[in-house]
Order: sequence, then structure tokens, then C-alpha cells
Amino acid sequence: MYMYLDGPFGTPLFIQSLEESGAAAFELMNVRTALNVARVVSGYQFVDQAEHYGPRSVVQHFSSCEEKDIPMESPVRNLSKEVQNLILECLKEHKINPKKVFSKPLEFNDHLILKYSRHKVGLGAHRDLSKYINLIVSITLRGEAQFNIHDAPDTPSKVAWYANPGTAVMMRAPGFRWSEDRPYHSVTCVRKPRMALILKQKMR
Ligand SMILES: O=C(O)CCC(=O)C(=O)O
Ligand SMILES: [Fe+2]
Repeated sequence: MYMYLDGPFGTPLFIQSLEESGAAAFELMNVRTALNVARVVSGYQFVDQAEHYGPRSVVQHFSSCEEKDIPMESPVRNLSKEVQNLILECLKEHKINPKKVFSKPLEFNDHLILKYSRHKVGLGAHRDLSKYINLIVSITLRGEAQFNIHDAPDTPSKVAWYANPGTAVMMRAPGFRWSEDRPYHSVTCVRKPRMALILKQKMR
């Protein structure tokens, strides 16, 4: 049994941050735990991605391992379940009806692991596809970068965090508070090659 969550996360304040700026960040687990997960998943199959993506030609400097290439018994899946439970427990503890927070029951069913190389811009400002609902959680497993939230793809960031091993950034996605809002975000200043695990809920 993996033990992952060292907090501090447990106040429903994240809901307020998600409503106000579209995102929230917190220390999810200690550095050593994050690095242990990174070590296990670094052996998975990663595919180098093109330097530009989509109609707006968003810059990206990473290789990726998608859901289908993550084994069923991966620590990624334990971690994902623990984060999901942590969020739901937090709502329960504070007597917040999850139906008022999520339009569909929260269930992370799609995972993505990214390995960034050192670059000034790791991933340009973009919004995730609207088929990813409720919440998106990005957990830094290794390395160091800056995670930014923007009002528009071409405006400077309005919120930014240093993402270090163990840091989790949550972003609202369609369905959160029954709204379609989803923030623009980017990853910059990749000072040390960064590995991130992204938890998503694909609408079925
Ligand atoms: O690397 C991250 O933390 C974010 C990745 C991201 O925004 C995406 O995959 O759409
Ligand atoms: Fe994204």
C-alpha cells in the first residue's frame, strides 16, 4: 500500500481559489514520495512530442506517456484515487454537497505523464479541451518550473507558482460549479527537467 498524502490540504478554501482565479495550488506530498513515484514511472514508454501544437501553434517541450501506456498496477493510479478521495473527504468534512461543486460525480479516469526538458517556455498558454470536466490536477513529481494562470492566451500571468516535487495545482474545468469556465495556463522557466502527472476526468 502506497502512502502518498502528507498535506497540508484539507480546507475547502481551494473552492474559493478555483472560483476566483480558476486555480489553486498546495503541497500534496513530500519531496521523497514524489521522487519515488517519478522513479517508477520514468521507466514507462514516453513519446517525444512536436515543438508546436494545435491551430494556435502552442509551444511545448516535452515527451508524454498517455493513459493507455500507464500500467493498471501503477502508483499513478493509487495516487489518483487518493487525491480524488482527499477532495471528496474534504467536502464531506465541511458539509459541502459535492453536487453543488461538480455537475458530474468526480472521477479521475484519464492520466497523462509529461517529461519536460529545460526551456524558458515548457508549454505555452492554452486551455484544455472542454471534454475534460470538473477538475484537472497537475502534480509535479520531479524537477522545477513555474506554473502560470492567465486571463487570455496573450496576457501575462495573473497567478504563478513554483512547481517543485510534491506541488499540486488544481484547475477548474467545465462542470465545476456548473460553469463552463476553464483557465488559460502555461508552464515556464523549466530550470530542472520536470516530470508532471496530470489527473483528468474525461466526459463519458
Ligand atoms: O505540465 C503541467 O503541469 C500542465 C500540463 C498541461 O497543461 C496539459 O497537459 O494540458
Ligand atoms: Fe493544460
